[in-house]
Amino acid sequence: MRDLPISEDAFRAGVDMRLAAGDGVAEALCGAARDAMVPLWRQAQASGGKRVAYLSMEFLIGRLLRETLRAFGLERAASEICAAQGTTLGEVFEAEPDAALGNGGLGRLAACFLESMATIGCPGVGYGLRYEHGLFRQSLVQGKQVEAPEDWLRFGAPWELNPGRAYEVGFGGHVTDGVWHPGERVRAVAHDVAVPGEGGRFAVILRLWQAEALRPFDLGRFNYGDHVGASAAEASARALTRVLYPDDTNEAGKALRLKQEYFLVAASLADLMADHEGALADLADALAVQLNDTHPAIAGPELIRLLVDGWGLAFDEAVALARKVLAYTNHTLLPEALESWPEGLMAWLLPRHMEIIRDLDAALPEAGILDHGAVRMGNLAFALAHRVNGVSALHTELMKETVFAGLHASYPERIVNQTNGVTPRRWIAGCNPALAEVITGAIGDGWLTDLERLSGLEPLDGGVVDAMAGVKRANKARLAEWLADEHGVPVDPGAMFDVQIKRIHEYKRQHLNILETIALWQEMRDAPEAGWVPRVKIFAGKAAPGYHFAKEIIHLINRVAERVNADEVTGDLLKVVFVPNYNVSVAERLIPASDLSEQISTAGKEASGTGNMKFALNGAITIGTLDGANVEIRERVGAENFLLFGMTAEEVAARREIPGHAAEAVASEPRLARALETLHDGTFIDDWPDLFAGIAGNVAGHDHYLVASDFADYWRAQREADDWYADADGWAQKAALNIARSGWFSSDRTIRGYMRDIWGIETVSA
Ligand code: NTF
Repeated sequence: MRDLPISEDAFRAGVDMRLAAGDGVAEALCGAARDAMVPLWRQAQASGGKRVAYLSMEFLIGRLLRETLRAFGLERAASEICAAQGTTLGEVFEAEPDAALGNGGLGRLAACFLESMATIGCPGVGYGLRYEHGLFRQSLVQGKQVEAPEDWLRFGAPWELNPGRAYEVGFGGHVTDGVWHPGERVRAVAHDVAVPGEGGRFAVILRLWQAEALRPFDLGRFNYGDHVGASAAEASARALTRVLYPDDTNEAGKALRLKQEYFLVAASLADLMADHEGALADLADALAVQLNDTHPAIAGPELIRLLVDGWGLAFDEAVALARKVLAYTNHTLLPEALESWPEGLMAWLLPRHMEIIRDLDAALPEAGILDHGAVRMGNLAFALAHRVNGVSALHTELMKETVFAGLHASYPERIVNQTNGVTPRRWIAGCNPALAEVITGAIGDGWLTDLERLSGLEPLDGGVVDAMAGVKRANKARLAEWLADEHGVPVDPGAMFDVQIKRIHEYKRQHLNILETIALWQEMRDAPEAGWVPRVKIFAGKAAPGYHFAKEIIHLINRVAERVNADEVTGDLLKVVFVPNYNVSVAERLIPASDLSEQISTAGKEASGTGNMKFALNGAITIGTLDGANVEIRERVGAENFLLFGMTAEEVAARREIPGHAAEAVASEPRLARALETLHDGTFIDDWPDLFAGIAGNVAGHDHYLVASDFADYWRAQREADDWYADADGWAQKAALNIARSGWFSSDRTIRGYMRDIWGIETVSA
């Protein structure tokens, strides 16, 4: 192992220099840490062998300072610098804005992947967009979600390195004799962020493209008196990378979104081709391109265009070569999330690509690329990929049976599974250092880069179980303090912390959780002395701005919180908290302090989930359905350490066929019927009693997500959770087993799977 690229002394000197230049402590630490990465960044740029390019419209990276300092072993030096400056490292960490260039699981997965690639030495580069405004900032006004722009660049961009790369990207125009003449051109300018791996020996570059005008300022127009119009080109180009589309499951067919997608793809492929030194025929030996969902699926036609129009390959050869290079990950089966673009829009924005798509459709009629005047991006991505993967075992099987049944029959070898994972550096060591210390005390070093070693915690030592329980208690006490100070809700740290944090969506069923909360509150009020296990119900998550039902769920949760938290009858037995502005940093605070992990989606709907893995690794017990990766978590941690409830995906499909299924479920479950009553009798909002009637009507009526049908079994599992929690030693044991048996859910394992089964890449030793 060679030395780290930076010593503590050099780091201190770097910080001193920046402080002298007038930077604040946070800026000085970030700047020095970034400079420490320059050698790794150069090395990563110069990578020789085959490498992977991970194309994603989203990278939910979160804060970087803490992770970077840990990777380089510079935390101690940094805290001494902070102390000398009269602050603490913790305070400095808190000052860093979250880079929220993503919506949720898909973007966070991409960020975990880059870190894992850097840790295990997988040569690669991430390509994304440098959105000026990431996911919106959520606040609550009278319990309702209000969106404001997020401004992660407000203090500049201390992590960025400038590679000096830029490409022109065209849109629109026309095609004559097979040559595309775009009507509009913008420049894509690269901004790099280096993501260091554990130990700081290797880094992966995240290259983010920003749109700029070719001619930012028109002096002629200005001189002529058109002072605003003189900058119009710049404003219009900049609009391309201004905002992240705040919706991961319902992409409205917006031209700007398609433009963003093509902009990412065109710039990234131009960059990759510029770097390709060997013969064209060797392209697939030098490069793998992974498409993170269909969002960058226009990469297929674009690569074919480059190969045919630029390099003179025959169409069939170009298709075969593109397919060798490309692979596609599917992250959802929700029909509303499967991208499809009107042919007219595609032809208008990308006329040459539309020709190529038509040729592909004619050459591969079984692929079903064109359908009723629309381009089906999933089918296009599938047709041009040598491997298509799902993100959990169940999801991959459902892909074969449902959306891609036809394509799977034609290409039975193409679909493979790669169950998601999370990086244990951020999601254990970074966010729960006390737990990491207990683990290291028990099994020694090395587990952080070889997470399956967590199994060495078994057979469980009583002292280790107690120490883990102690860490959980301390984390909960800290969270309780924060909830009281920041959000004005005092909670009992001894209560069970029951946590559901993720995007708000009907299929994730936050409304099932809040209905159970209402029913529990009602029963507690009926018999407050009945020996209830105290609970704190914690929710957090953003609703897409246009998703009315999800916003109503947020409003309902907050109204329930207001009523319940003020109830003197139930007092500390039950509290409800909605933590606003959920993001990576909020997750890092909540997960280490959680007892119960709510993973309650309708079976067959959650492709994988990754939050579920973070909770298990931090010693929370899952209450969940047989959906996504829950299935694999339960298999590994053991059925006796997992609170299972609900219908299977198959039962869900059958149940939906039964007319009146919801009404029947409500009729046979008085607790649910009574809880639903409160949604239109003014219990939670007396001046507008009917306000939540929409939610009640949905659950008792159409109930596509089977909230009513799963309610009774959910209630049963929740009471089982109470019984388990009442036995503190038993709970601690189960929590420890969740940790010991979740080592497989490291994103290092996932990346090794992609390298072996999809990319054909070997690790490099630094
Ligand atoms: C998400 N998909 C899925 O909903 C999650 O279950 C999964 O864990 C993550 O991807 C990562 O694989 C999406 O966000 C999208 F956009 F595909 F709907």
